[in-house]
Amino acid sequence: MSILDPTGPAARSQFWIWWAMLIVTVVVSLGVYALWLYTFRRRHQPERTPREERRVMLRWVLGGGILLPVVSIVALMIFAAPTGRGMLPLPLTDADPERIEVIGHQWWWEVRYPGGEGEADVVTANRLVMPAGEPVDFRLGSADVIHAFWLPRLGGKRDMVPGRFSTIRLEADSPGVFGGQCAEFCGAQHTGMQLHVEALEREDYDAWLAERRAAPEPIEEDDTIRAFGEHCAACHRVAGFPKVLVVDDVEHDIEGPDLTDIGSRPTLGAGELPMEEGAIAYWLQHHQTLKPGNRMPPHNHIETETLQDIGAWLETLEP
Ligand code: HEC
Ligand SMILES: [Cu+2]
Repeated sequence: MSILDPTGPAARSQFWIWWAMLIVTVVVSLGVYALWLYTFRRRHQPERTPREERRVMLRWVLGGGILLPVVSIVALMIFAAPTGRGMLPLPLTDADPERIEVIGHQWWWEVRYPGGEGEADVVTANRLVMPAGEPVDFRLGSADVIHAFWLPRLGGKRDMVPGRFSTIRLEADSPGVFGGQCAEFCGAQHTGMQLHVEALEREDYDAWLAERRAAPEPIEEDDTIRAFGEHCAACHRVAGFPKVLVVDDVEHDIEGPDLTDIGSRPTLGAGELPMEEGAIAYWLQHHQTLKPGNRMPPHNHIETETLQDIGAWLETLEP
């Protein structure tokens, strides 16, 4: 998660800006402190006329108060402008960058891979898989309040504003796993809004996406599936889930993460729990203690055994 360990072009230029700002700030502060001490040690000079006194004062005000800040800020801006430009989604001469949509929700991340003509989007949550070694355009939005998209080792960050989309271009030098975090206070579980980022070789990325683009396996109706339809499916999409089983009488302004590939995801609750056997059933019973205030209502009215069955079924959902 450290900006001091950059692993992409945008993060690298931000790293140098960080150092430049630190060095300029330290040098300017030391200069100011030195002058300040100097004024204590210097004797009053009675031989100056009021006119001379005014000139000296003006020199300090214009030089130290206006010229010096203008020069430092312009220098920093010249240094920083190419970095900002590099993160804009400008047209490239060679290929079109991959486009991935990320939407902030209280308090989780929706991640969408747009489909082509007549093709559905691939949708997942709290896990961002991207190709390494090429620029990727992240189209950012929000479903509720202002969030911010921040992948410290790749660069950023950028606000996610409800009602509009903005784009940031980032690149990972090589395959790896990185952390992401919401960087704009968005409510009680702001810190519990973590994003697991995986950069893959191009061919692994294509394979990952192709697996998810394939038509979903048919879901056989049984008690567990019916219980999911009754208690969960109004908020959670599972591709291929029989529509007739969805009981749609829960609070509806809330949307939950897409669960189509939940069994293959590394965490639950946006980084709250590692995914392992039994983790979903545990999450379903304790999510309000693990992540207090999160927008999924408690499931106390559902029998533990039913929650365990649903959890076990969800864990099998892998592409
Ligand atoms: C009112 C809407 C709503 C209902 C009903 C609901 N959920 Fe959720 N669910 C959510 C929200 C919102 C989250 C995200 C919580 C967070 O991480 O902040 C969530 C998170 C989850 C997660 C974690 C997903 C992830 O990517 O980490 C699982 C699994 C889950 N719900 C399963 C269920 C099951 C099973 C049921 C039925 C027993 C259910 N949910 C009922 C809204 C709902
Ligand atoms: Cu936040």
